[in-house]
Amino acid sequence: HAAEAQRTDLMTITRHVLNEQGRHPGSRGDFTILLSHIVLGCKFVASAVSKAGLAKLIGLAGETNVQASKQTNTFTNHKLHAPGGPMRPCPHHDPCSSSVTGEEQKKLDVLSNEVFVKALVSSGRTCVLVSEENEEAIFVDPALRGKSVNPVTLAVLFFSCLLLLLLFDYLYCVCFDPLDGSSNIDCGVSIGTIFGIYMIKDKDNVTLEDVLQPGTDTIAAGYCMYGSSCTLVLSTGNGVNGFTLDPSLGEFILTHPNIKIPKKGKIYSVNEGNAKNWDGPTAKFVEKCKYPQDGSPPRSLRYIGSMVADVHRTLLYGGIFLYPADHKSPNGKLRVLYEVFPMSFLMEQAGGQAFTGKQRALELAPTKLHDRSPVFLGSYDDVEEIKALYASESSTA
Ligand code: P6P
Repeated sequence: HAAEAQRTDLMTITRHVLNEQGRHPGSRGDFTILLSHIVLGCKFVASAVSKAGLAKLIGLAGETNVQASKQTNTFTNHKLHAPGGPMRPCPHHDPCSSSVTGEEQKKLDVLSNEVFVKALVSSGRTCVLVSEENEEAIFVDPALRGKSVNPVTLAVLFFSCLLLLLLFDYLYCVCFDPLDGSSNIDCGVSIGTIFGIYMIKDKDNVTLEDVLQPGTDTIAAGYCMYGSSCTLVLSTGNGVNGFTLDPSLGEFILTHPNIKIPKKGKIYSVNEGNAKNWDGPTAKFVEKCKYPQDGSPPRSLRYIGSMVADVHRTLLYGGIFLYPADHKSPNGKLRVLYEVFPMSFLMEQAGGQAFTGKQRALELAPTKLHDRSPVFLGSYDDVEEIKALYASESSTA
């Protein structure tokens, strides 16, 4: 009976989040509305990825990347306009498709980015978006935002009639990589969407400062992995839960409740091809993994080269994922706002931790939209080991 009851008592991601949000006295469903639009984007991309090879969506879109230059524009009625007039045309006719990563674009990247930008704008719950595919932040036109009041009006409303509080919406900033690991698209290796969500402080005066917040201000983060199955892993600050897309229902069903990462792992995950450029502590840590001095068995190396897949395995099996700085890239490769912060938030929520080589990853203070940072994340004890190696290096320096 229990199995039958569970089979018919479907815990979808929307129901799960409504339950969680219900525990917040002030919540009015805004976050649930925002999340439902993110979920819609994930379902669309999952469908497109599964057909990519057939639909000839793979292969280069023939576009070369656009290096990050200006930092702001406004997204209104699905047109991108810089403050003060139409933005200078991106190198592509499609304004949702400029890339900053220095990599050739693939059609699926372009499509995924456009789907997420439009889904997030149409949620009516976002003020500003940061995408790995857009060189500038996208400021949603005020007309497309939810109902909002400025703090003074809010104070008046608050004291005049508590009920009126229900008339305005919380608004959010979403930082996302619509299709991370895209270099793996053509060979069918798992890829994914990564997102982090912040609350907007002053809805009527949204600036880049609302975006350049430390990771400790994250209110929710997650990723959707498009692999043998489509798995969405999410935390809203009360632990981590995993949902698997049931294509027959078109619903994400709770399959991994309350994920906790093993305290210590047997796997390390790093691109050893960069070994000649590593700094001392990273080199020493990897050496320890391969040639343990304490008689323990060597650890296994698993590296997929798609952050979502490597992090998902680390979360479920334990171990440590490393993308260190090296002499070529002093800040490493991964982007703070839409790779390092969301994955670090999830790791901490699952009982693990995330470190940059200098500090707790979530305490980084980004200064530019596409800032990079080294990152070591995973099982608590494994990250402690590398923290000790960096600490001893700095104490002897
Ligand atoms: P490398 C994919 O391009 C990505 O941004 C992450 O998904 C992945 O972890 C990393 O780069 C892989 O980089 O230098 O090892 O190929």
